Amino acid sequence: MRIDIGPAIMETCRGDITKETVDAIVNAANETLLGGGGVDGAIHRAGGPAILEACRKLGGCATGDAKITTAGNMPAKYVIHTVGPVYHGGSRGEADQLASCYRRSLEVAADHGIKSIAFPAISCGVYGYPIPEAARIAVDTVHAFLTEHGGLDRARFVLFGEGTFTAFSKALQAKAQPRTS
Ligand code: AR6
Repeated sequence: MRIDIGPAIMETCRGDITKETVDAIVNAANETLLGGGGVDGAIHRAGGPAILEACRKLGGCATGDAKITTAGNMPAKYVIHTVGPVYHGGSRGEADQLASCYRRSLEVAADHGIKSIAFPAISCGVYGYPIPEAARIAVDTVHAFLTEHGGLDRARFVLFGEGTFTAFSKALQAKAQPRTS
């Protein structure tokens, strides 16, 4: 699924984010920034020790914030590490924190002149966020940012599983302008 937002493209695809040839890939990390399982583990394995070395100097990252490092041996230039909320039922500000992850990642990207960025489904693994709701928040937040700010050419959601791919594609489809001709 792919839509145009002015000169920029927003899209979904299935795959392994560590193989993406974009300027920056986003990591669904934890507050220590010292590695973990899921996409975080895959990124540290594929990028090599330079990422952990850079992360150690950052002093962690608050939930909803984002920090940038090298991508080490991966094809991308940078990793933007963000920390999604653990889902506790939805009444502890999880939606705002999840939206903040996408927004802060895009702000950090824009500050570094990044033109293309790939996101995983933040909080949709061990952090337990309900996938359709997380997909809507992700798509709405990225769509709003690309609509309001120039600079980025491409924002892509790289989804590992069928469930996240379907939900994110559906949320993106809902943003597509109806054709008039
Ligand atoms: N490429 C793209 N997506 C992936 C990949 C990959 N290589 N590997 C997994 N996913 P999770 P969270 C998907 O659990 O819920 C870590 O231990 C996965 O299928 O990685 O934000 C951190 O250190 C799921 O849809 O992140 C934190 O402690 C999505 O990525 C904690 O997990 C996110 O799943 C963060 O939990």
